[in-house]
Amino acid sequence: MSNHLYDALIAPRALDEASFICQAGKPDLSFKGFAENAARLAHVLVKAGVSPGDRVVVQAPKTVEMVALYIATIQAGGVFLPLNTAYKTDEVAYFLSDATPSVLVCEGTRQEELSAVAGTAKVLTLNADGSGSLTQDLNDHSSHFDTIDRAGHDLAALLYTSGTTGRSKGAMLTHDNLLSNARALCDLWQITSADRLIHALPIFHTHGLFVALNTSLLAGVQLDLKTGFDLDAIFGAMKQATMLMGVPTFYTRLLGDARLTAEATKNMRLFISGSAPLLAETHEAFTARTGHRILERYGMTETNMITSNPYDGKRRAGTVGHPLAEIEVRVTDPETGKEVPKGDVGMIEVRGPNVFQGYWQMPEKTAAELRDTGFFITGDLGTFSDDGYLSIVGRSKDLIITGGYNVYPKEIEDVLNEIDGVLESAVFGVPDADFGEAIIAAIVPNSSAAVDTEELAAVVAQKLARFKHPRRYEIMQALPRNTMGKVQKNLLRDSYG
Ligand code: MLC
Ligand code: AMP
Repeated sequence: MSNHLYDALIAPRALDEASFICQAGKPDLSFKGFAENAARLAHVLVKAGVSPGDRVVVQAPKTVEMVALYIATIQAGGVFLPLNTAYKTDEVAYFLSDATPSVLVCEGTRQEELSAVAGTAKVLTLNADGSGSLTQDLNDHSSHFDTIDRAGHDLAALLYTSGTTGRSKGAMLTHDNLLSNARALCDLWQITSADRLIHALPIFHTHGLFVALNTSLLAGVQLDLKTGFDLDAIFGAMKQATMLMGVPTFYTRLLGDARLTAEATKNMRLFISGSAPLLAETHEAFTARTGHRILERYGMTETNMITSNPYDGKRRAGTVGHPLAEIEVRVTDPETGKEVPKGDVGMIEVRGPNVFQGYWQMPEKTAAELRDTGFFITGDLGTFSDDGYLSIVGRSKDLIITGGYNVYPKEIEDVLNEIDGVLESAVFGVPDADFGEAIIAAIVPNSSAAVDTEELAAVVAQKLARFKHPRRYEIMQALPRNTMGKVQKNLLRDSYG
């Protein structure tokens, strides 16, 4: 009887009375109390109809209860499928129809609109204060749950990642994908039960969910759960904490605050950055102000973490370090798939126990990105230095990363092109001091029509999450194209950046 992930993350601590997780406005929980609540939630899930292998979709505020729901899903043999809370009903409807979950957990205020698109899924609610139909009868359930058997190759999570075609793809992640990565990170970053992590990232993406939570559970780290990135809360928390994991926006915002000093960060052991490029100047400025070298690492939804700068060795600004233990990274010629010499730029490919099993019900897309040899084609362009540090120098995929969120222009262009009066559009990213990249939409109107950008924004606001909204619309007579007819977004970026 075994459950690969649960047995490693929770079982060893199920009787541990040490403090595990705290969130403002709620009592602190020990590992034992947390494990008991997860077990109770596992009973709730089974009662709601979750069988082994079933998807549990969660679009709910970040709470201790949601963290326990992740573990409960694993314990009940389910597949956890978290969604960005910013997604509108149209966006959620797609995920529900594609993943056909047996349970959907959402905030009470959205129950009615989401029930209408939930199909056969049972809808339960979970609110920011932890209340809702998911938790209301929690204490009626036993604090013991007979953990469902799951092997390393069984699915633990389905995380959607947008694609260049505009349709999101569900990355199938197994128990072993998640556990092997958490183990590699704990070893490399020397994470132990003496650590306390400031957890200010969302828990619906790889970074806040797997990198932060799985390593914390595995090593017995105390979690200081913050609902979002708030400078006052971060500076307050740093007095007791030892680690922060963040996207580059966290670090530029910290640098913009006069309270960031060596004194304010003296209890901290490790600042980690990832999900988007950290500018070398941010890295250096952070060291100058605090004495700390930010540790930058590189990962993806499909692969968890791939490379990391060293803990003990040189953390080199502008690079993402070396491959993690047991992970192979190669840089190849995108045309031939052959490895290029060190120093040359090519496609980053990765193979190892971290690499996902493919895209949910999309065998063709899986075959296009996952080679028979097991190498996954990341779509990122990179180069290795002579001493083995990887630098990411660009992307072959048409992707914008804004504040650590991935936005595929195609999805926004599809919405814009449907609007009356729009002949065509091109969405692109330009440098932005806060979010790294900001979204701009170039619009070519129908010859007969005048386009009102406020109307465009209103349509987009109805259909797409706020972080995908263009911050500016540029009206033009024609899009710049090359001789093949392909839109030259680099020219748009140069003109409007
Ligand atoms: C918020 N807004 C954003 C945005 N976040 N717009 C663009 N990009 C974003 N990332 C909108 C808000 O809705 C608001 O709209 C306005 O911008 C100002 O918001 P804010 O209050 O300043 O933002 P805040 O809530 O503080 O959020 C910023 C942030 C957050 C950076 C803290 O976006 C965040 O936590 N990002 C982390 C994303 C993440 O976890 N990525 C990991 C992916 S996993 P209005 O209406 O006020 O104009 C992955 C793999 C790997 O990539 O390697 O890790
Ligand atoms: P996601 O699909 O949300 O998991 O995002 C993964 C993408 O984020 C990668 O393919 C990279 O393009 C980008 N990314 C992650 N970490 C870094 C990093 N440290 N530097 C540059 N880009 C990164």
